[in-house]
This record gives sequence, structure tokens and C-alpha cells, in this order.
Amino acid sequence: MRKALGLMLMLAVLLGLTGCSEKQENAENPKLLLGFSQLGSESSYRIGNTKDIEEQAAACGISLMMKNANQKQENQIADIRSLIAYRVDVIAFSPIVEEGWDTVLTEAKKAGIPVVLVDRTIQTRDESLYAAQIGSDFYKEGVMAAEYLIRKADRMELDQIRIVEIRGTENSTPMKQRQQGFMDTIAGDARMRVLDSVDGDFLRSRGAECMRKMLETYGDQIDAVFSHNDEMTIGALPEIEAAGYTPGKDILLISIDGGQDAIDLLKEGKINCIVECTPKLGAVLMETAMKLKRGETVERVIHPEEQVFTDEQDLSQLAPRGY
Ligand code: GYE
Repeated sequence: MRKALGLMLMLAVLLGLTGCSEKQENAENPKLLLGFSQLGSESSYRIGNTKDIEEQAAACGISLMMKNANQKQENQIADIRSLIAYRVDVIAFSPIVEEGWDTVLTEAKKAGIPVVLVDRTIQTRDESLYAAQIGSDFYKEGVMAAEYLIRKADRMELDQIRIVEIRGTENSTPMKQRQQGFMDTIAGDARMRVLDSVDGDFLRSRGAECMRKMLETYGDQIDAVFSHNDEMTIGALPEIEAAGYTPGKDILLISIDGGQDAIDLLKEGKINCIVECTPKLGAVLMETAMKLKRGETVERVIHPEEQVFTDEQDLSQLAPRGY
């Protein structure tokens, strides 16, 4: 009995790791060609997401056609068109921005190819243009970032926190929802004041540039930076130091993603809070693609579980992040 239980447990762990119940092709798991249009390689999140999708496809015996649009919506539309022409079984993509997909997705629908949105979502008048969306709850991420700042103000008995925000790519889902969640949460707290909000496009170089300019404009008025991803946070850090401030102390830093480099900086005390945004969506994507291929219904929206890492915790035992 104990042996059987142990075996079952091991199987469950293995399944959890690969996300697949069957590798070989059979009636239950027909051969599947998945086309994926990645939006670019702007961050460790994105690189981790691409790697995870490749690994999970391989683990499930799914053939993958991976495209990279290098941060341009027109490239992404062209990539989706080529996946339609290739007649893949399922198309998945991470939409760089929310608007402008109806034409190409109508083409996919006419070709009878189901579409899965991964990571970000879209705005459309025709909800039937995609079957499912697998991605983080970005609004909740913004809320968690703001909640940390409120706790910090309580703990340090601060009577005001002047904030600058470095936003992700304009009109992208994470940029819009993280901002909304954050602003809604600080709105009820009179200590919080937003000095400025600028577009850093999720890029390290832009994070640095934005920070430099804001330090020139606001100098020592800046108490906290809310940066929409680790990449921009890592870009901003040396600018803060170069201006003579100690990151994590003179200026509080709040970031999103939770890649290894940022976690290391949190452990060093240079970043105060990181809200996790996991790029590991591959296993759920494979499962969803297989269900679509079999003609089964799938869950419309799937959010992964996420946590917050802060200077309030002991992170010495934290497992390697893998991105
Ligand atoms: O936070 C950022 C990336 O869409 C959730 O895109 C993703 C964001 C992620 O470039 O680092």
C-alpha cells in the first residue's frame, strides 16, 4: 500500500513537472503542431517564457513552430499569417499590445484554427476569436505592489511617500492593469502621492533613461519607484547610485517579475519588493492545446498562482528562479 502510494506520488510529481499525461501519440493524444508567435526578447521574463514553452512542448511530444516578432506588432501579425498558411493545429501568441488583432484572428477562425492568448490579452468585439487566455492577473500584481508600500509606510511611520512610476509597453495588458491596480490601491491612502509616470517600454535601457531624467527633475523628492518589470528596475538602479542615493533606503524600489538577478538584488537590500509574475505558462498551454485538438472545451481564463517577495521576509532558502 505504502509502495503504491509512493509510486502515485512520484507519478504526480512527474506529471506536475511536464504537465502531460501521455507523450506518445494515440487517440487520446493526436499528433499536434503548435504555432507560437512570441512578441520579442525584451526581458528575462520573456526569455524564460520562450524557454519554458519550448521545454514543455518537447516534454509533451508536441511539435512547435516558434516565431519571434522582435517587439513589432506588424511582425507578429505576419508571423500569425504564416502559421495559418502552414495550417498548424493550434495558434498561440503573446500579443504585444491589446488592440489591432481582429483581422488576422478572423483569418485564423476562417481557417478553423483555434487561438490561445498567452501572457497578455487583447481587446476585441468578437470574443469568439480566441478560445482561452493563459496569463497572470496583472491587476492583482499592481494591488500587491501598492499594498507593500502601504505596509512600509505604516512600519516606518512615514507621513508621505512620493512615488514615480516607470511603466511597461504602452497599451499592453500588464502596463494598463498593473498601473490600474496600483493606483486604485493607493488612492485611499493620503500619504501616497504620484510625482510622475513615464513609459519605459519594459526595457533596461529605457528604465535607466527614465530614472536619470526623473532624478534630474525631482531630485531628493523621490521616495519610491514603482517599476513595471525587473529589467527597468535593474536599469534604474545604477542611475540612483550615480545620483548619490542609496537604493532600498533613500529610495524604495518596487519591481515585478521575480527573475533571479532581481531576487539577488532584493537579497542585497537594493530592491525592497518584487511581485512575482511567472513566465512558466508552458505546461498549461500544452494541456490547453491538446484539449483544443481533441475538440474539448477549455477554461476561458487561467491565472497562475503568484506571490510577493519583500525585505520583510527571509529569502535565504528560496529555490533558484529559473529565469
Ligand atoms: O512583466 C515583462 C515582459 O507581459 C508579463 O512583459 C509580461 C511582461 C513582463 O517584458 O518583463
